Amino acid sequence: MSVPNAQRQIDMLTKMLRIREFEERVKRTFTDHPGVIRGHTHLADGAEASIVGSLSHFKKGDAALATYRCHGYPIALGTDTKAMMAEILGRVDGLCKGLGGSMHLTDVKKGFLGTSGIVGAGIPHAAGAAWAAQIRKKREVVFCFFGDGASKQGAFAETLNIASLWKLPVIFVMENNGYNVVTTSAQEDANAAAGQPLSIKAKSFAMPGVTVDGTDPLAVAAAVGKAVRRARRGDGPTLVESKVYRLSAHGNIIAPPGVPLHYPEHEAITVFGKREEYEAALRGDPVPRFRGILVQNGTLTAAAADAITQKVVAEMEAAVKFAVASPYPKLESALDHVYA
Ligand SMILES: Cc1ncc(C[n+]2csc(CCOP(=O)(O)OP(=O)(O)O)c2C)c(N)n1
Ligand SMILES: [Mg+2]
Repeated sequence: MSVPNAQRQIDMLTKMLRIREFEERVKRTFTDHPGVIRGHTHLADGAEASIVGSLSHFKKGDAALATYRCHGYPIALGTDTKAMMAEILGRVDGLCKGLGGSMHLTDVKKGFLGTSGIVGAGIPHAAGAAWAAQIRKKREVVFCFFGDGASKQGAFAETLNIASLWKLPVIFVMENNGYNVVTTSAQEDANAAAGQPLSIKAKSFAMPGVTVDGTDPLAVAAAVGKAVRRARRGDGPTLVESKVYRLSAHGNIIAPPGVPLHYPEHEAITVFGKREEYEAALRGDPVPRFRGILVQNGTLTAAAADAITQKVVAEMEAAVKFAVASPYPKLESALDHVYA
């Protein structure tokens, strides 16, 4: 395993910070300015290391697909954060002209093929994109991100089966944050996911399966790197279970009329009362932890890390300003991109 050099590690930290600060502003806009963001948003706080470590292997021509918890991936791929924020606010300068919103971010030029609110929907789409890549014979691969809950869907089993049989170049990255809204994936839970660790499901489809600490970007990069090399060689898919945290609620809550909209704390507190679990997750927060490691081992100074953070904050403040100033799309444009 080759460890990314110092500059690449700093780039990884920068991307993790960009994801965190972008989403922090989504959260604040939602809570402090009710009505400015319509519909749901789902944050990836706690999964930044998994996103950035996985996509550190992304090359031009590759593709990625994800779920509704989708702000981090395009940021890691270099999508313009102004267009992303405008999309989330439903404005005409958004990535999808304001018609998609938070759950439907798409940037085909950057290889981010799309997202969906339907749990598991991206998994077969990824196989289709990988089949196209196989036909093109350019050693391109597809990164397919989904949750632990999605692994309970039929589409997961069907896709892993065909992907293995056809040796499709897919890296299935299951981001296991332990929750499916409020249901858990722990074995002792009545609504559990059978078979632990969840990566053992790979065995029945005759592909490698590995579980990795998804809060460590270097560990994720090492595991996904191996899977990417296998896929580029033409040897087929791998299932990587990346264990992450969900540091805020499943999504925002649309409150009844008259009640302020809010982002509740983690449901583990509000629903299950597992405050200890939440506090442990906060102690393992991948963003400050990776920053701390890089400063401690001398990869960058604390002052340099602060300077990166300030630059990132300025970028994200500018993204909000841009989005707020952008107009809403015209009503007549609502059906412009509907093909059925
Ligand atoms: C097909 C389908 N079934 C149910 C839902 C309702 N739903 C939305 S998110 C979710 C939980 C998904 O959990 P997981 O796959 O672990 O993703 P996470 O939200 O934890 O990232 C469910 C059941 C849905 N959107 N689509
Ligand atoms: Mg989950």
